[in-house]
Parts: sequence; structure tokens; C-alpha cells
Amino acid sequence: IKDGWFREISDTMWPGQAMALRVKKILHVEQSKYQDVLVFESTDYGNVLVLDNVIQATERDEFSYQEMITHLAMNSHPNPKKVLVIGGGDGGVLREVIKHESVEEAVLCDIDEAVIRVSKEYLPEMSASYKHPKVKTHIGDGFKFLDDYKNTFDVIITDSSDPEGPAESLFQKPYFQLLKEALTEKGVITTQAENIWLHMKIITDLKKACKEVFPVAEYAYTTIPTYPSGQIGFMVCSKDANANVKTPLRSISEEQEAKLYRYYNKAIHSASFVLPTWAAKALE
Ligand code: PUT
Repeated sequence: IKDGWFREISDTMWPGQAMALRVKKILHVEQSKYQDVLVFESTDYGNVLVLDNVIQATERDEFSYQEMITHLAMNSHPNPKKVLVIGGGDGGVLREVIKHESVEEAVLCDIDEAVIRVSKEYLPEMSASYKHPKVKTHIGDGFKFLDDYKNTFDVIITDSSDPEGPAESLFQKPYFQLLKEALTEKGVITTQAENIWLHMKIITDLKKACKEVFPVAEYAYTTIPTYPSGQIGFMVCSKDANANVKTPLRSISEEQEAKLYRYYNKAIHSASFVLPTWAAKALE
């Protein structure tokens, strides 16, 4: 933070560019066991969670990411009862998961208790989900956690930070193999899959790894002003070779959608898989 502005500078992940947010007040600074944790109040985007100098969530636009990463997976499964969230310590994905009445249990596994603790204090709308009776929380390594579960979860959502630091292994093939084994027969996953303008190499490697493990693996995306270049994607994969994840398998009325969601709807589910020509070619 310099001259009252937070600047998201990364010479490796987005060289030569940086999102900046004006700071009203610094709320929390901590070096946890795994990363630098910062929460500040911004002048225009509400409270902001930053890990290792990278914006993870702002109160103003988080719903775009949380809704899309969650409902693309949840609505691609016929009847999701047991759901696992890896990462996602701010609680926003959990909040979206428990909107689905079919859900009997939602488990969250995040490696860093500091993220959960500061989110409970400074991001109340996202972290309210931790109080829900269907929610269970586990602090630990997602990789190790998954190893203990076979044929257990209907949907697994990996809400990770970027592939530098604690989340690196969550972008590699052995992780997807573990996810597949932990899923039930028609299980579905979504995972954070980065930006088409900045990270095509990461995305092509990720898609290749997913395709080697899952019969269905597609890239979808959402728009979000405070992530680098305003766009972030997801890999949506299914264990069911006949699944068409581009069309929601389950849906609710438009009125119900408008009450429950601010970004997600049936039309945007399908539209989110439509890529600009150059990106579609790169991902072929
Ligand atoms: N949870 C997604 C974080 C992405 C940061 N660039």
C-alpha cells in the first residue's frame, strides 16, 4: 500500500499491469503459517481480502465468482447431496452451495485457519454460511484430505488462489485424479482456471490434465472487475461421459433465480462456455 492505494503487482502472473484500489482503512495485517493476509476497507469496493498481495474477494463483486464457480457445478449434477469445497476460506462458495435444497452436507477444507478467522470478522456476508447446520469445516491440506475419501462427494469445488504458493498442487494432474476418486458415479467438479488474456499456458495445461482424467472437461468464465484483466475462468468436469455441462441439468424459475442469484442464471450458464475465437482455438 502506497499513497493510500493498494496495488496488485505480480511480475510473474500479470507482468506490466496492476489493479489498484483506494484504501479507506487497513483492518488486518498478518503473516499466517502459509501466506501474508491483509484485509482493508476500500473506498468503493467494500472490504477486500488479499493473500500474498493478490486480491481474493471484494464485497462489491465477489458474487460473480462465487455464484459461477458454484452453480456451474451444482446445476450440472442431477441431485447433489454431499458437496466438498477445497479452499474457499472466505465462505462465499459455501453460501452458494447451501442455496441448493438437495444438499445434505457441505464440507469445507481450507489449509489456512487465518483466512477463515479474518473472513468471519471482516466479510460477514460471505462467512455467514459457517453457522449453517449443514456445514462442516476442516482445516488442512486439500490434497491430504481428499486421499481419505473415495466415492463420497457428488460435487467438489476448488476455490483456490493462483498457482503460486499454497495452491500450486491444485493445478496439477495428480490432484484431479484424487478428485475423481473422491467423487460419486456422476460426480462433477469445478476449479479456478485463470484468465484467457494472461494465462493461456496455465489454462491449456490445466485443460489437458483435466481431459486426461475426466471424460468431460470444459472451460467457462465470468467477468469480475477486481480480478486481473476483469475475467476469470473455471474448468467444469464430469465423471459421466454423457454429461453436457454446458446446459444446466436442473433449473428453477426465472423469478426464483432472480431472488437467489445476482449473476448466475440459466442463459449465462450456457453463455459462459462461449469463448472468443482466438481463445477457443488455443483451447481446442
Ligand atoms: N479465488 C480466486 C482468486 C484468484 C486471484 N487471482
